[in-house]
Amino acid sequence: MHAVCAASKSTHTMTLSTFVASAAALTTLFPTPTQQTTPNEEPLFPATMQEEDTRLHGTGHHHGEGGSRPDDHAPIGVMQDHVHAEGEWMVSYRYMQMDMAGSRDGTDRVSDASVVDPAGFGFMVTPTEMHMDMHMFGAMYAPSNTLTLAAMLPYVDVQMDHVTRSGAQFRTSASGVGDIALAALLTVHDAESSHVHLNLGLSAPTGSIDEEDQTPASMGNDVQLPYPMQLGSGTWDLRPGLTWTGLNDSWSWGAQALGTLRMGRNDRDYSLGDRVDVTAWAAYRATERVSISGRLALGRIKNIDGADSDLNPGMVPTADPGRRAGTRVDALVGANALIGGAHRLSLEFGYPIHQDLNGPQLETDFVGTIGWQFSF
Ligand SMILES: [Cu+2]
Repeated sequence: MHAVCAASKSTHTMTLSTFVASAAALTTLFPTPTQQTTPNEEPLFPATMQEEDTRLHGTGHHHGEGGSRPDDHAPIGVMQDHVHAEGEWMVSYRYMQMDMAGSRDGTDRVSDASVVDPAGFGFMVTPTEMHMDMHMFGAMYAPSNTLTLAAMLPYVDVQMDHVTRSGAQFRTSASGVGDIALAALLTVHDAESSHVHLNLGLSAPTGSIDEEDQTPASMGNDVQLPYPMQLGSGTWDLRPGLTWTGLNDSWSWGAQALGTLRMGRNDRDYSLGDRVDVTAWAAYRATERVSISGRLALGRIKNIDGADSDLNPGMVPTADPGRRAGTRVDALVGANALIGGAHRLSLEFGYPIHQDLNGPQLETDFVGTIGWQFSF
């Protein structure tokens, strides 16, 4: 156990302010070429750079004379949302954050005390909070105008705070490389104002499922951590999907459905639940360079098949393969900004508006993503 945690009550506003502070820090990390080379020119994004935009960044939409728009790409929380023109590369970095606090059973909140009460759910330990940071490195390349290849490497850092039936508090943590995602995005419809592509994705079991840490019951030994503290699925996962986008002069919109299908069992004889993610968004081009967006995201995951025999499902809800399923709907707002011709800085954050969990299970309170994308 790393630390007996002081009861840190992260509120929405606190989380949001730290998130926005990180966003501001990221902006200073990537100063615009305009700022560096022409400090005296007043407009940050002079109109004369538009021609250069078109040359530097042929967009996936191929909409001709328009050049790049900030909303050519979906809100940054959406992956594999766009394709590229033949020969074009893109590299990207995303910082994603998720905060969970308090438990829920179905759509009802349940107290931590009731989870460990022998007359309640009867567990020995309950998680009280979880915080996840993820650094996602991505690359895209288009060998042709109808095929874009994408690869994503996540680095995951998770911390979970707990309280035991006797009132002792402890924290476990794990960090490392997660599951590498590969995808082929195949355009099946491309018109002036609408675009559809298939997402043919595969997730490789590069993330550890053997993460260990100490608990009050482990007598100073490292022991296997429960399912949500593991960094990968341990299985090869198919990620099929369909993405549709459209746009007019001031607006753009889109929808995406993605499935995650686990193939077989992992080395620890379980497979995470299959999941489906559906999202829809709309973005308004507030200026030539900045768009703002609204989005709804629905995620639905099943329970775990099989079980890790090193985990005792009666000890803590997170070790119970039958308490992982759930449905969540998030409402998110975001912004994309074009910087220079080829850089994009984006931010998106949101809150769940509906959660229905096979509980007791930690509820999600906040999700946020900050991203940088560079095409060349
Ligand atoms: Cu891209």
